[in-house]
Amino acid sequence: MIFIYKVPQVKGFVHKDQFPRPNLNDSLEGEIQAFLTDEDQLHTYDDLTKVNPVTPTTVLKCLQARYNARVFYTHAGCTLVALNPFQPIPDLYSVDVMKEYHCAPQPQELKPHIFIVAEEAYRNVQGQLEPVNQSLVVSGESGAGKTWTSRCLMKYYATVAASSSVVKSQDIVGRIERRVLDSNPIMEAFGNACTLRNNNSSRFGKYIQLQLDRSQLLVGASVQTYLLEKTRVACQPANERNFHIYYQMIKGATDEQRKDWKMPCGQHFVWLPNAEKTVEEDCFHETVEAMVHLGINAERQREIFRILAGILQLGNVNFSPSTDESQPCNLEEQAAELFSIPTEELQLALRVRTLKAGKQSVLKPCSQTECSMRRDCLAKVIYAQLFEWLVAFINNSICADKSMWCNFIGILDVYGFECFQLNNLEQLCINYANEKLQQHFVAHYLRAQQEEYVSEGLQWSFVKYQDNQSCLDLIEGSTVSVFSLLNEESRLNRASDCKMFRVRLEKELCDNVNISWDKFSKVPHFTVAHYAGKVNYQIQGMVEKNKDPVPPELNSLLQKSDNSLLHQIFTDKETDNMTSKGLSKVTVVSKFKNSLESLMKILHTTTPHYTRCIKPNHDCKPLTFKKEEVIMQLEACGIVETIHISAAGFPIRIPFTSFLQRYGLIAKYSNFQSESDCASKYTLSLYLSHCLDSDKHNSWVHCGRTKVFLTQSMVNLLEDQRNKILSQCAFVIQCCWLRYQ
Ligand code: AOV
Ligand code: MG
Repeated sequence: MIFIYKVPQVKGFVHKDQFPRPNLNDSLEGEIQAFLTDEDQLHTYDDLTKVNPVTPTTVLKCLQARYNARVFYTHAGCTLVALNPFQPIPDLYSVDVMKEYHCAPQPQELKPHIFIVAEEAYRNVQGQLEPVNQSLVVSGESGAGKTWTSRCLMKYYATVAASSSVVKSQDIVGRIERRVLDSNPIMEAFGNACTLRNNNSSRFGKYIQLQLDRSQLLVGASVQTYLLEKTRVACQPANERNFHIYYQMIKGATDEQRKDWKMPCGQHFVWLPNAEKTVEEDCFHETVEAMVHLGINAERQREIFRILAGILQLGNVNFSPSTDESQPCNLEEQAAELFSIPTEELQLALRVRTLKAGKQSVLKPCSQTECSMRRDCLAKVIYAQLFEWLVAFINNSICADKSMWCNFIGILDVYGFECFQLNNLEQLCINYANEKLQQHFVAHYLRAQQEEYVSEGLQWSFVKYQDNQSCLDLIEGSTVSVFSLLNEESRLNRASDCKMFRVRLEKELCDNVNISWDKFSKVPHFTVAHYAGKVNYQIQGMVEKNKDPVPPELNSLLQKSDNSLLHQIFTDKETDNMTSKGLSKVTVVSKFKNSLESLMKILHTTTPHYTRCIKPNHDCKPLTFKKEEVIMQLEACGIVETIHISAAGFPIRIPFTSFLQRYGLIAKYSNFQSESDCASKYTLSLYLSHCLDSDKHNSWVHCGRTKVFLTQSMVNLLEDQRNKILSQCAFVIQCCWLRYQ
């Protein structure tokens, strides 16, 4: 944690000595009261940096007033706060609105909207100074609106950067932007599910890069996905559902398809709980249509649906306590038929383990529990491989050749922070991903912004903020951490691994303040103090999930399938394992950590834009604002600190030389003669004092050692002046040319 003292709201740059001191006494209370009594005006604050004073209470009141006035977006300095209305808002996202934001000379002057963020990133790609890739990082807890927001962003770019509109192509299916958008319903059908927190909860993380050509047109995209929660296919938490695609299938299939998939009406499937619940996402037709657009032909679709149906049949298979008594059942026959594999071999693979002793193989019957585990494992590995194949297929269909694009805008939508009564390895990974994103924000914005002021010689008082580095060290640290202990136990492969894991956690992490234990609890667990709250993780089953073993018999069985898709994905899997020998021993958390680290590397090379989605109530009720729930989210993500830093600082920093390159013409036009082109602090100061109204603009701009620090208003002013000059010059050139003619 870093703490010097909080900086109350200050506009523009002020020297350290001029900062008002922390004021948590009566007079601040008085100010808050004065601010809050102006109730009628609260909803008009479109940027929270204008709220005065900035406190959790005032920020909350302001957001509540805006929510009640049906205003869902508010700037908070460098971030945008998006409140979830939990009901469709007519015309808020129409093509006309997109065009309005896209064509506005200064979109920031329009009402706060996700399209401002979209447009800013779009203009930044081209770069006032040089082209830079952009990342739109959308965060918030489960059900806050990340996926919705990501879809809006994609639709925005598919509209304003549509390449095919120029050609006026009638072939809508062939259009790249259509295909990019169509990737959403497919991935959501296979990767989202109805949970207690969100009817359309993403059970995987996604980073989509929209590829733009030199003319800023959308020419393709590529998707990277992160750790699908595959356990859901064989085990659905109480009152939750399996992945949407299954419910879409049983609700949307024709009689003929049902027959082909061996899913007669009214048949009960153990792995399809809560099928009676209707959610908006149960739209089979839309998924199939998207598959067609992306080039998945009817034969491939049939293979996909038969594989999915085979998994459902597996879920109904039970094993008797004694292996000798277990009779091959009709359900296994159906599953084998759907997977196009020999029934006897499926039965054997589920019931018998092959132990290798030198060159000899010994067959050992499995216990009832082992058989069930093998069955679940088969379902999970097939589903996960199918999902991976789909993502690869989508990428093939939408990714442009590298020679066609030069920059990208990345949109990050990962699963939101989760805290259930019982949490397991899945939640640990999800919450770890959210910690990583929060760290990126803290490092990029809260820490880096302030450190730059100091290194550039600007006087600055640090704003207190919550640094989550210690929690990340606890989870992923390379010496002793939850992940390192989990991996060690997984590697040792001991019979009592959970017990040992627990003992070692308690012994080796006993001094860490971010982890605690309830020694008297019936369910062994540990508690992690995340930035967004405390979460209890159940120890039972964690090591096994981390090992994620797949019996080799299952792999070789699936390679024998006559279903060409199943055959292909398991043969490719084998080849992958062969080429990366030894990697098959890599645990779930190591793989996840590596994939997140690659993501962080990409994020660090781009200019980030943060959108914080807020869930106004946990019951997902339309237009209901629960103060206690909102304030916890605001505090967790450090909104108040962000506002303090933004309000007191200069969000835009431009190196001297680049600054003169772009705005030097304003000075030349106003007869300012710099003695040399050398971009020194001295020439810059002269330049600024010459072309700005010093009384009015002093607080909008400041010269550091190597950069000019500016507020957004200052940039707007400079851009206006530049544009005026350029159009005057164009006019003069035109007149000269006409005269010459
Ligand atoms: P999430 O992505 O943040 O949760 P979603 O984007 O799925 O949350 O949003 C949850 C639900 O809120 C959506 O299904 C919509 O019904 C509603 N919603 C969100 N944003 C809006 C909006 N701007 N206008 C209208 N309705 C909205 V999770 O994926 O669970 O972390 O893992
Ligand atoms: Mg989501």
